Amino acid sequence: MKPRILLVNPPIYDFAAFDFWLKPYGMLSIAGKLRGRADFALFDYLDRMAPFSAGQKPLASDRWGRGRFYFEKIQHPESLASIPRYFRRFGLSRSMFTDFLNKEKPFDFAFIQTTMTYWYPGIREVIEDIRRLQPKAKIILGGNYVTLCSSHAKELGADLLVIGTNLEPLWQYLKITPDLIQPALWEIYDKIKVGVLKLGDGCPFNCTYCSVPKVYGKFRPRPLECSLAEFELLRRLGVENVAFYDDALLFEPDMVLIPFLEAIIKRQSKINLHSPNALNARFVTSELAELMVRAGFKTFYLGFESASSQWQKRTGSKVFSEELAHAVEKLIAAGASPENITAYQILGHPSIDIQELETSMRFVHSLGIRGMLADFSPIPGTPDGEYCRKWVNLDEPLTHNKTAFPIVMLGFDESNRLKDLQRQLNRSL
Ligand code: B12
Ligand code: SF4
Repeated sequence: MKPRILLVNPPIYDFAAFDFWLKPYGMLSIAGKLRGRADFALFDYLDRMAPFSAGQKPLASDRWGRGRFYFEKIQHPESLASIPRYFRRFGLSRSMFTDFLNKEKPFDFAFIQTTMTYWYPGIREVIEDIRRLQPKAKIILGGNYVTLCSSHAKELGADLLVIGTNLEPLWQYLKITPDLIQPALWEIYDKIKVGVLKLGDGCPFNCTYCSVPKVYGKFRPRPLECSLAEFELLRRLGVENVAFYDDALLFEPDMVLIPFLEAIIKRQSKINLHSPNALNARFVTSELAELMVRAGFKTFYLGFESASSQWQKRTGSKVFSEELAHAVEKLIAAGASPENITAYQILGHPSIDIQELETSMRFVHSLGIRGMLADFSPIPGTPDGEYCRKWVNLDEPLTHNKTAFPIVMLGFDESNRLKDLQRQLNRSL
């Protein structure tokens, strides 16, 4: 008999959360490799296509498939009590999950997706419910929180933690031989409009605020035929928007992105493509920009962080100001709409003294594109994160919260002033 595996994407406990093409891609990828070798059921608290109550319409989405989640206001956890913003629980209700667990036959295993380190309260809630109502299920956690905060995650009482990207311990625990070339298990959704792809792992840079170099190491492309097969699956399922979760989507484009885009252009795909996880402006050439637009890229998010050359050099030199300006010119010349090009800039980074954030925001504005302040989250194990132990206790992952940390660093008023300024600049484009 095939084992029965429950897949859970937990609710989010945070000040803010928005469905910016969020999918539990790590967990779905693992489940895909077990396709046909196990029976699956999914409970995705963050599936906005799932009705919150019988007969209710799904939540509205914007033209690119993004939108808000259901939420309820809740009490602040103690370590975030001083942050003057509402604290909330986002996603489907707890009773929907408990009803679901009661109805289902026993599961052998339960996989739980972990994402931001500071979202662990949602995982704790899911574990409690599974233990109570499906006591036979062996609980397996994997993903970013488990990888970056392993000791903390051990305390939640799961049966197995899959730390980092080595999946051997998982296959041994399940006693199943995986089929590694299978795409993610997207067909588990009854209805799906947004999908995710990742064409490669790792990144060639070493930014001091980022965990990717340590966790993933050198850049490695994924096999092109697997990415294309996954794209086809998403197309068959009626997906309209695909977001890339790559950390270095534009790196070594001759081997990775260019052949992928050429292949989907040949297939006359109508799917809109998006890059929420920041493109590196340095690698945007005229040819690449033109190909991306032709293949269906609609939104372009560029990682910029600061226009201060001192700050850029101190944090790893991933991109310089003139490179951003050139990339924007090329994207616009290729047909991208300026209102769909956004440059991210870090808010609340500990080297704020040299970041010249306001000047940077005005520089981005002068290019005729939108700016977005990306609140800084201090990540344990990274140089900049470790430096923040001066201000917060990093061993409590709630203190990594991206809304909270800039307020701790800059104060509530200054943080709001900069956010208001960003809104004003964007409005005046
Ligand atoms: C895509 C992405 C996003 C997406 C959304 C992702 C999502 N679903 O929520 C967007 C662009 C919205 C985003 C936003 C942000 N992000 Co982000 N993001 C990522 C990224 C690139 C991938 C995360 C992911 O989905 N991984 C899952 C899949 C794709 O990973 P995988 O390698 O295939 O997984 C392997 C293993 O981990 C394992 N596995 C993974 N999941 C599971 C599950 C199970 C059950 C099992 C068994 C195994 C398993 O198996 C896989 C096979 O090898 C990571 C960096 C990275 N490369 O991991 C940063 C990362 C998670 N983000 C980070 C940050 C800082 C942010 C922001 C704070 C940035 C900002 N200031 O705006 C925001 C926060 C958003 C919020 N609301 O709080 C940090 C983490 C911060 C933290 N404290 O946790 C990371 C690690 C990047 C970094 N700088 O180091 N992000
Ligand atoms: S370029 Fe992006 S993914 Fe790579 S190390 Fe820097 S921030 Fe991380």
